[in-house]
Amino acid sequence: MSDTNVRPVPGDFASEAHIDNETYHEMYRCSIEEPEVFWAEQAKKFIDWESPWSEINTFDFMTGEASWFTDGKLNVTVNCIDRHLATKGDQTAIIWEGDDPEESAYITYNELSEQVNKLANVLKSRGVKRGDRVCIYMPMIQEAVYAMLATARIGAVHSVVFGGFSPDALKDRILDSDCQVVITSDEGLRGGKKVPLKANADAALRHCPNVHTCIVVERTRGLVEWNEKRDVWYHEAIAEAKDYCPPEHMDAEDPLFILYTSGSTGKPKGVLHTTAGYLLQAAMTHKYVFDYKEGDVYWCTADVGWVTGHSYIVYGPLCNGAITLIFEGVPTYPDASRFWQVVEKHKVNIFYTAPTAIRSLMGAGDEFVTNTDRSSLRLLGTVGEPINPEAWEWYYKVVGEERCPIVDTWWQTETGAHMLTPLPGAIDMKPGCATVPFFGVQPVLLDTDGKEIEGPGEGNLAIKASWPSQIRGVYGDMGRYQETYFSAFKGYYFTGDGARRDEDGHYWITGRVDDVLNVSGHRMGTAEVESALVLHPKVAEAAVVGCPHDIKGQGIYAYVTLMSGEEPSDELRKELISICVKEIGPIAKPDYIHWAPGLPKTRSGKIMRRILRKIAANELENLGDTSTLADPSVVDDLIENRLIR
Ligand code: 6R9
Repeated sequence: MSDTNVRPVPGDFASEAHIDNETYHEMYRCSIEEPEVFWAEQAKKFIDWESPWSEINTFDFMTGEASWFTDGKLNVTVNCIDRHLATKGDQTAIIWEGDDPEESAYITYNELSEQVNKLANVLKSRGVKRGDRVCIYMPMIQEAVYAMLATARIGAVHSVVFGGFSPDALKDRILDSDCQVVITSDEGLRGGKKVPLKANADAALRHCPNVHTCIVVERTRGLVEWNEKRDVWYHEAIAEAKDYCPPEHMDAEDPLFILYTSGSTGKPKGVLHTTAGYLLQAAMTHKYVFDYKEGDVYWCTADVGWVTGHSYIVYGPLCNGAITLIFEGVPTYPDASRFWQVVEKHKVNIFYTAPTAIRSLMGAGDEFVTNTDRSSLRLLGTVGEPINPEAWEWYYKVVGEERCPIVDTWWQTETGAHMLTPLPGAIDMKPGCATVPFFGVQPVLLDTDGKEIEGPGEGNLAIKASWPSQIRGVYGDMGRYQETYFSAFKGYYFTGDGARRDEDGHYWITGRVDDVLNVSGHRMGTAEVESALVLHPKVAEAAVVGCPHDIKGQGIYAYVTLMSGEEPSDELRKELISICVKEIGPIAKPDYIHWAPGLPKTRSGKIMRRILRKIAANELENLGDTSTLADPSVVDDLIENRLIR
């Protein structure tokens, strides 16, 4: 299995990069063999501490417990703001690019400081204390960043909920972590369309009696309902607030944020991240993986509602004193040229996006790209799902003009920061390959018995030892934490992904091996969509699997069995789609609804998803063993009526 398609790091790039091949190997060796030395050095280099740690790291992967920089004291916002003010007060911290191409704003570090301090004081005045949870449900505007940092400044814990989630999904997340304050905006604006955030929040808050304060940013001035007791206009509250709020002294292991993500079972889990280790790995990877240099304009197109937005729009770049661009809109509005117009307008040097966006823009035609000036670009990145070689080639040739290395970064909400990725000056690229581990990361491939696979091979991707930005728990449910991540393979963190290791020792992610879908880079549990579908009174049973989709990577294919006497109809199909939108959000719309008279089950009643996945993918040659099925004839029927051919 030799991989001939190796792309050397473009020459000019390698000679000026922070880390070349030899340095990578030496630093990686040190990070594994002398972790005390390695991490002490990096922690001093990247972070300002109020008082030092007593121990670098302890962990136990039988239980998942981990502690980094134990007893160290720091505040994340001092690192992301205060310490830059003396030298960079007037430098831009955030470039905001509005949905409307005519709208943009430049926020300096001084302005960022003022806004964050004022909002921190507002939160305090509403009774928010260290350790309290604050829910942030915002569009992509600078106030979303202020809200995260203001929460961190006073030692509270933010839980950002993606603005595309429905009121029900928002309500579940608010209740699960008992947030008592919500920060939102009147409406969001995406692709020229309004998103009714405040109305959604109102609907959610009807079921959240503990929420005493809802701070509302004025974005569109759309009409909103107002609850005098609970609702506060952001601009009015800020106007009266003092512009300095002393940072809370946080312990390295105090929680920084909760971020909900989907797993293979049940409701989304509140992934808990703590302070120092998270910040360090976010900042280090931002510098080394993107080869960030002082003054670079850096743009990550993610939404702050996802972990990519947390680590690579907010914490990593701001900790490094970078210029970080946040974009309110969508890649195709006003037209498919928008990303590249923004690159040209703001002279973006580093650009980080998802394969799904690349594929959809690729489909629109090259002129949308080539009509723009992208000469400022130096490096491209991708994240969220495996990138197919065609999309990689297009990104490399058409967008980056074969001048910019591409970093294919594999990581997860739970890992907090990059785990597998080429360092651009050090590791030659292979289209579709996440290549090598970042410093301190020890990946292994395990066979089904949990034995480590040596050399080239394919297996379950697991991690052998703790890394600084490791998940520290599932909020409020440590049992679920251990069960999900540390029980499948004793003594390892299990990622839920499969991977292949080639002859160079490089890792190729093959996708999830559990019941988690990756739709346009968004994680979704099949169980979540199924629970939504069965809420409909006419539905007896539903089984959801992923199917191939040209743009989204994976589409949602739902097999639905109706109650006896009920008939399929277009009307019912629409009702089922809207139930998914209501329960989860527009990202959960099934692409296919297959009316299934029955589902293939084992005699013990377990749905054979393997078969359903194959039928949905139209891969019929190899259905595997069907002899354990209670009624093998259901399979023939499903095949005959399959929706993808
Ligand atoms: C950061 C993020 C995590 C899952 C992960 C994997 C997939 C992410 C990838 C990738 C192949 C890459 N994934 N990056 N697969 N190559 N470069 O996306 O976090 O939303 O938690 O998703 O996404 O399957 O397990 P999250």
